[in-house]
Amino acid sequence: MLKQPGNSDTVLQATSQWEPSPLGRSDVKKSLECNSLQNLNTVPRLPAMPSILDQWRRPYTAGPLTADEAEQYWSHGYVVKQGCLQMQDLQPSLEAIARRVDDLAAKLQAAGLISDPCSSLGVFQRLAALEQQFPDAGVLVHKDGRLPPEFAALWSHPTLLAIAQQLLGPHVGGHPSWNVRAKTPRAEGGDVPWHQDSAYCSPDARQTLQVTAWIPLLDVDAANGCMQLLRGGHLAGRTVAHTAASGNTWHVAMDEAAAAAELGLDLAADLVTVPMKAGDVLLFNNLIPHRSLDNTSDRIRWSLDLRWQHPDLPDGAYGLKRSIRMTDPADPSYVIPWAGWADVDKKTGQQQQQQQQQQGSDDDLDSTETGVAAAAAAADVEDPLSSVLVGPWLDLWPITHHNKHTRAWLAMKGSAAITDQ
Ligand SMILES: O=C(O)CCC(=O)C(=O)O
Repeated sequence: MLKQPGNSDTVLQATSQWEPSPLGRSDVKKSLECNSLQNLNTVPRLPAMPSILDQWRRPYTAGPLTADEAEQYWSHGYVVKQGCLQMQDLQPSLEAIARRVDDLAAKLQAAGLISDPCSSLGVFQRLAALEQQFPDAGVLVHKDGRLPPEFAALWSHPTLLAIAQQLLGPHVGGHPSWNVRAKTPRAEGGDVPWHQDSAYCSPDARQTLQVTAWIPLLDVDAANGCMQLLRGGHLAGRTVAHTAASGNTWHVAMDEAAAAAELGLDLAADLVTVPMKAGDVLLFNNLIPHRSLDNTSDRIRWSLDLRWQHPDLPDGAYGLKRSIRMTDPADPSYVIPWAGWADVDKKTGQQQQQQQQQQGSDDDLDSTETGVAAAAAAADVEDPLSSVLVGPWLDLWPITHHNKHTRAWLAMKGSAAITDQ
């Protein structure tokens, strides 16, 4: 029952209310008074019917998002909910991050990979200092697939879950792809190029609405790695061509000019930069192209990206790890069963695969992906400080640039020798 009424005309009307400000700080009234003509000119060109919005859009229900904010989410593909969270909501996650960095420093020191654990430095400095000694320290923080209770609490924060229900309906699942990201000053490891999140998922999930909550743990702007998006890039309902892998990372990337043309966007008008205050939450969908800017400041840009979708729809996670049900409208006293889920590695499904093998079941798992993911899991067990990060998304797109991640992936697949480019 996810299909909701909607058509391109309603999109055009609704979109025209919005100020074309790239800042996510739009004052709707001012927009209506001053900018209505300009807005019409900057609204992304609409695709031929049927639009993805026909499947995704839900009638407005009361909740933390105002009707205008919900409308912006549908028509622009993103919205910033300002002042959504308090510092006391974010602080536990910063403490969990500090613990994770502390744990990593101890392991790196024990392995002789660093000499100074930089214990006196705070959470916005310490990882960068560790990277001076071991450049992949940030990758290891990102790669750690265990979900600490503090992140789980933020993900299921009542305000955020209420927003998720406004956008997805009463049934909300937590998508296995969640991330903690350290964008350390001027380090390449945190680079995230232009992409659509759908490009990481198996193609069966490309029409499933996935709502990302991007949560910075400090104020962010163009100088310290805030987000950029191509407004309206979801309206065509398409995942454009990507290539792997970007720079020295495991990321897939798209060419923004080619993608803008294919999605019917005007790069100059539709590229939006999104500075945010700590406590603001950026909500976007899985078809909207986005990236983050470089961090040229002297502090680490910590953020979390947490995703929800309808728990029963395809999630594109290759069967490696299933979504976790976060709400059950039939059971008001429903408790999210984090135990047993939080420790399963989202990239390799390590624990889940072991359980399934013990139960003699290969339910949902494609044998090739299972085999390679199992090889990746085994490699990680053998070398817990390995900064190689691989996953099935590397099979979806042409590998046009090789690095240690692509080489490891292809080696795990038993491929022939790869030459560096
Ligand atoms: O945090 C970033 O730098 C990029 C985030 C991102 O690409 C995402 O949440 O999908």
